Amino acid sequence: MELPSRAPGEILLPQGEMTDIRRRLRALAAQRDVTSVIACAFDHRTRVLPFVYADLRMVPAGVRAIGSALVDSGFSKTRIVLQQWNKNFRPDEMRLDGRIPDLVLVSSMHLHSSACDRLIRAANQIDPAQRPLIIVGGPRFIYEPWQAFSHDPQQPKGADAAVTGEEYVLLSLLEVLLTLRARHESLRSVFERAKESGALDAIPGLVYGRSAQPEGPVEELVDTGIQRLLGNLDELPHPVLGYQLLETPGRGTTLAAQALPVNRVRKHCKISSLVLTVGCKFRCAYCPIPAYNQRQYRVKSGERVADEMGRINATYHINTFFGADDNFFNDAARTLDIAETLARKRTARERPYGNIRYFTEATVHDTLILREHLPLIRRSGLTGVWMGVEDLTGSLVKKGQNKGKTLEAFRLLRESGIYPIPMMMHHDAQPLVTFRNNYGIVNQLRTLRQAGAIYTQVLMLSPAPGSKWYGDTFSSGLAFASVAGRPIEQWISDGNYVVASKHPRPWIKQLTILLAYLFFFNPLRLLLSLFWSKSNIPHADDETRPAEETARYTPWTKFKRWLSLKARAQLMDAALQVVGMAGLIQTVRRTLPWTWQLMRGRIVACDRPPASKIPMRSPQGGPASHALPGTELAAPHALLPVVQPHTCESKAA
Ligand code: B12
Ligand code: SF4
Repeated sequence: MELPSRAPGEILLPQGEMTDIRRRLRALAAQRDVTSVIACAFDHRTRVLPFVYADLRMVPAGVRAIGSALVDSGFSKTRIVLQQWNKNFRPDEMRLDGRIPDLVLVSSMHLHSSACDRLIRAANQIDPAQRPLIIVGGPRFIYEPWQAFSHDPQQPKGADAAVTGEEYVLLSLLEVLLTLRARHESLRSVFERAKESGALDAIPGLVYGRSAQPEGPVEELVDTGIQRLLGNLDELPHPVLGYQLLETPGRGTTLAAQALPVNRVRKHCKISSLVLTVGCKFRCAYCPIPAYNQRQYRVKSGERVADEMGRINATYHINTFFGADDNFFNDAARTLDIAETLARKRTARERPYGNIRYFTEATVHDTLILREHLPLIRRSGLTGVWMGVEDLTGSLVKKGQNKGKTLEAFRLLRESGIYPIPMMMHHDAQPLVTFRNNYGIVNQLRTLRQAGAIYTQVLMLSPAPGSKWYGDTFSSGLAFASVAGRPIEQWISDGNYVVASKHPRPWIKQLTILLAYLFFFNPLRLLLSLFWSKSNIPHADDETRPAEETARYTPWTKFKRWLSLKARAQLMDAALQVVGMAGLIQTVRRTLPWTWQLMRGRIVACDRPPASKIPMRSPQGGPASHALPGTELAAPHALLPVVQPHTCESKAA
């Protein structure tokens, strides 16, 4: 059930095409005013461990990237609304620049589906004569774009199109629409014309609906295929642009006259997430990432990464970054290019680099490959690494990790001054505790804590859309359809709730996760961590302020600073215990009722994956690239005339 790849040689965009399309759009935008609102769907019921802090304090890179791309292409009348900060936002009440925007863009992960659907429905409440064009994107629609459209005749309103790819797909769509747009014509009207003429079919990465009657329910979905990928990530628009578009946090339903002032961004966004690399060489059967990336590994150069961190820090004073990497250590040479550039600037405590630190994700296997370079990587500012340990014994997942290698990687990282943070995956066969081996989840957490883990994540193995195992988890009856008469909703399909299991008593699995967290985050450990701190590692108390500033310190200021750095290094472990316990209270409050339902209620298993209820097809009438098995092929009579695809080269010409 992985996404298919494009043919070799057609996967990557031609070098320079991303830069060119931005230039072409700037010319079009200068003639045609477009206002747009980008909404990030967020369901607050999903606020549980392990991300109770990061989920609200980090502006998601996806919506920020889309905002940056629009501004960079000349569409400066754009606002980004995060439901994380603006719970009550209603698209049907919004006004931007005094009018209803031309374009509403909604981004969503699967677990935020209900919030996303509410946003789409609200946007559809706008009078049809003025209603904006509604485009959706993000992880939910990359894998299951049909979820953007309604097959329900009682509730026929959905999005106009789903983007199953990245910035370039949206920019290509806008280019076609603005080229065809007549004077004073609405974007929605030109979109309808474009789709009926087949002008959208040459843009891979789109799914749009067609219906027999205007405003009627969607009867077929046309899927233009798998997107082409941007190979050189240095061509991406600069992320610094997106932060200037944020709606000020509040309880209102509409938009403020101005975006969040630049000097208040850091108050709400403590961590900036940046795309440094994309892709991973491993092929874990439960993970959709390698197939999504069509087996490509894409990176930014060291200079570009340094420039992004530097400009974001200089503009918004954010000094903590999160690399949205799948496996930052995937390719040693590429990692070292980034690390060496940052290390050079940080070692000289050059403003603003001395103060910058970042976190990311990597594998045990690649950490060991980079063992000699870890001190350099630490000097570049890398402070913590989330590691997909999953199962210390390697019996569930094999990606080059086992107990010996994991502990070796933890030791090397900590000696270099980098915190390792294990991500664990619990599954049916794993007990809570075992006595003669290291198979139990608590045994594994104990070993990892002793090896220096300061935080952790324990998730239940659950069906991940776009992964190899996805279809089988449903057709084998592992995934639940309902529990106690309650259908499985997407907001609980995040690995924190047991929604797929063949265990005779799945509630035991749910309790095991809670007990595993309780073992890791508890008051006794908090007390012990005050004295035997796991956070006091080399470089944890390093001075990061610019040399010219510390040179002016008096002996007393110097002493106070020294004391605060020492205290921070010693107490961070305890602080993370407090964060973990606070998250655990929330997790218990949310998942304990589910444990009860699993214990008392009847569990009905699924027998097939959740395919589209609306027939799908490619523009030429063949099977759609994003259709899951079981999706009906749209009838041939509905076919549009096949249009001559326009390629990047022909457009450039
Ligand atoms: C960073 C990250 C997080 C951070 C997010 C914090 C934040 N506020 O940003 C944290 C650590 C909190 C997190 C948590 C979780 N995450 Co997470 N996370 C990621 C990660 C590694 C990077 C995301 C990112 O920033 N990518 C970079 C941006 C630029 O890419 P993007 O978001 O896909 O956006 C691009 C396109 O999708 C598209 N696009 C996006 N939106 C839109 C909208 C429109 C209109 C258009 C046209 C295009 C478009 O254009 C963008 C630019 O290229 C991804 C994996 C990955 N490599 O993407 C997983 C990922 C997003 N997470 C995932 C999951 C499952 C989770 C958790 C549920 C895990 C858990 N069980 O706890 C939680 C959910 C927490 C919550 N309550 O929301 C899944 C989502 C799967 C899905 N189909 O929905 C992903 C994809 C990993 C995976 N399994 O493949 N995560
Ligand atoms: S190592 Fe991580 S990112 Fe790579 S395929 Fe496995 S789970 Fe996915």
